[in-house]
Order: sequence, then structure tokens, then C-alpha cells
Amino acid sequence: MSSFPSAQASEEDAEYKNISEKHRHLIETLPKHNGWWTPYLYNYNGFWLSPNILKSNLILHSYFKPHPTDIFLASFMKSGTTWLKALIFSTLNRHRYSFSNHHLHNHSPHSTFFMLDVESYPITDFTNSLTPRLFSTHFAHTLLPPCMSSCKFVYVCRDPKDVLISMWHFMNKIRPKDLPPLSLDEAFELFCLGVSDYGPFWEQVLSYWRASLEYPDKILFLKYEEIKKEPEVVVRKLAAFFGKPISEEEEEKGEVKEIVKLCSFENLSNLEVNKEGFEKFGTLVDIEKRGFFRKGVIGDWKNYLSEEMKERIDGIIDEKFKGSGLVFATKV
Ligand code: PAP
Repeated sequence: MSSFPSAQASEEDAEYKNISEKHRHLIETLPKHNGWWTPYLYNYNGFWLSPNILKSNLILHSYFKPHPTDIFLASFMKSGTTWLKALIFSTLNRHRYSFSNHHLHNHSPHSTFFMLDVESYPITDFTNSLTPRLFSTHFAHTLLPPCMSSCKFVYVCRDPKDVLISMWHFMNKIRPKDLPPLSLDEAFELFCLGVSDYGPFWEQVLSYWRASLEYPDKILFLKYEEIKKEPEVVVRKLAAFFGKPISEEEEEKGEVKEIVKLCSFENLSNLEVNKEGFEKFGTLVDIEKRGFFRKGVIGDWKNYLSEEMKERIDGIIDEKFKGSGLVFATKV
């Protein structure tokens, strides 16, 4: 094992060559299915990954060296990642920036985190980043190197029906122009089969749920809907989880309210920095920044899914989550 080598060195690195070989072999032998925005997804250790993300996972296992102070934000796609990045960054750095001239006024929430699933492709050197280093990932907990389990994780999940609709809109935006648009019926079928990037949805959620039960001091499990309902409670939870609880003085100064306001959909989506240009995710993909802010509400699925579709998703989730103790607001 070596630490993350530089991008130039990587090509000569024998381990990197092994990874490339293993990747080529996996692509030829793993079960595959048509994807949402890539031609195929591959089922690797129970999860559907696009080819580049699969390679990133192999690289991660060989090279990534977590620091004990690292903080990871994990989520299924479209479950509130952008929002949580802003909330975590501003909660952790509340003594560094004033709310009238805040870093997030001219830096996007995504720019404050390394996206682990793509930053490792090509291999990135994270050594110059601030402490704590902030990383985000959509990989299931069981797909991460075991050495990462000593670090703190915040996990956020969301009603799968809203995830599906958000993901469907998003994927049609990033889908290559030479592919026909993905219809909602196709997306729905794929989702119910569990075939979506990083899916099955329920397996990914359960991987963190189980880990959070086992290591409650290491994994803070949140739901998008609870943050919407009581954002201030969640900010206090985050601060305490990071070992920097909100003090009485901070409460009196209204810091929690300021954080919530700064990170609100209304505020973030109207900032110039989040409206113009592209978000770069490693060398994998550039995504229009405004694509991360659509409606930001609970229950938009009602505008798209029939009663029958709703029943089918709710039924799948009820069955998959049975006995886990995890309850979802699937019947909203
Ligand atoms: P990602 O997984 O690609 O990073 P992610 O940020 O998790 O995306 O999800 C985007 C969703 O969060 C969008 O939901 P929608 O399509 O249903 O509208 C987006 O609008 C919503 N979102 C982004 N920022 C916020 C925020 N500050 N508050 C609430 N919702 C938000």
C-alpha cells in the first residue's frame, strides 16, 4: 500500500496497473444492466456502479488513507447532499466566517467537500486540505474500506419517491445528448428493480442504518424530511456530533438561525455562485451548478407518480425495511 500518488506517477505505479487490470476483468465478468446516464451499470458486491465509479472504488481501497479527524457525508443521490454540505461546513466553521461575509456566499457547497467517489480518479492528493478534511460519498457503507469506520459519518436519506423524481430530472440533464431522454416509466422500473447508480436504494440506506445502530457515536443518521421540519434541531445535533456543541452564548447570538438561513434552499439557490457555471467532479463529469437546486420540497412525487406507482414503491420499501427499525415517511 502506498499513499495517494500524484496523477503523473499513477500510470507507472504497479498497484495502479493491477487495479486497471482488475477493473477490465470486472467489466467483462460482472452482471450488467442498462444505466440511467451511462450505457451500463455493473453489479459489484451487491451495488450497481457505473464503470468509472467502480474504478474509483478499487482505487479508494488501495490508496485512501483516512485521518482520524476526517468527516464524511454519505448519502444516496438526490437525498440532500448539497444542503448537508452547506450545513456541515457552516456549522464546523462558524467561528471562522461572519454571516454577513460568508465563504458560502461565493463558493458552492460542493466546493467545500472532496467527492471521494470521483476525486480518486485520477488520484488526488488531499494533504494540503484543511482540518478536518471533508469528504462526501454515495458508496454504500459496505463498499468503503474498513479503515474508514474509525471516522465520523453524517448520513442523509430521503423519501425514495422524491429521490426517484429528483434523480429522473437530474439524469435527463446529464444524460449524453446522443441517448434518447429517459422516460419516467423507464426510470421507475429501473428504480423498483434496484438498478440505479449506487443502488439498490434500500440496500444503500440500510447499510448506513445498520452501521449507525452499531456505531451511534460514529454515524449520525438523518432524514431530509426531519431537517425540513426542524432545521435548528439538526444544526444543534451536528454541532454536538462534531464535538463542538452550540454554546448558550451562540444560542443567544442566534448563530443556529443564521446557519439555517444561510443554507436554506431559497438563499443558496439564489446566490450567483450556485446559479452560473459548472461543478467539476474530478475528471468524470462537469455538472451545471443550477442542476443541484430544483424545488427542494417534500412530496413533489405527487405531481408525477400515480397511486399505483406510489403503492409499488411503498410496498418494496416496507418489505425491505421490515424488522430493521427504520421507518420512512413513505406514506406522507
Ligand atoms: P447530489 O446527490 O447530486 O449531490 P443532492 O444535493 O443530494 O444531489 O440532491 C438534490 C436535491 O436536493 C434537489 O431536490 P429536488 O430535485 O427534489 O428539488 C434539490 O432541489 C434539493 N436541495 C438542494 N439544496 C437544498 C437546500 N438547501 N434545502 C433543501 N433542499 C435542497
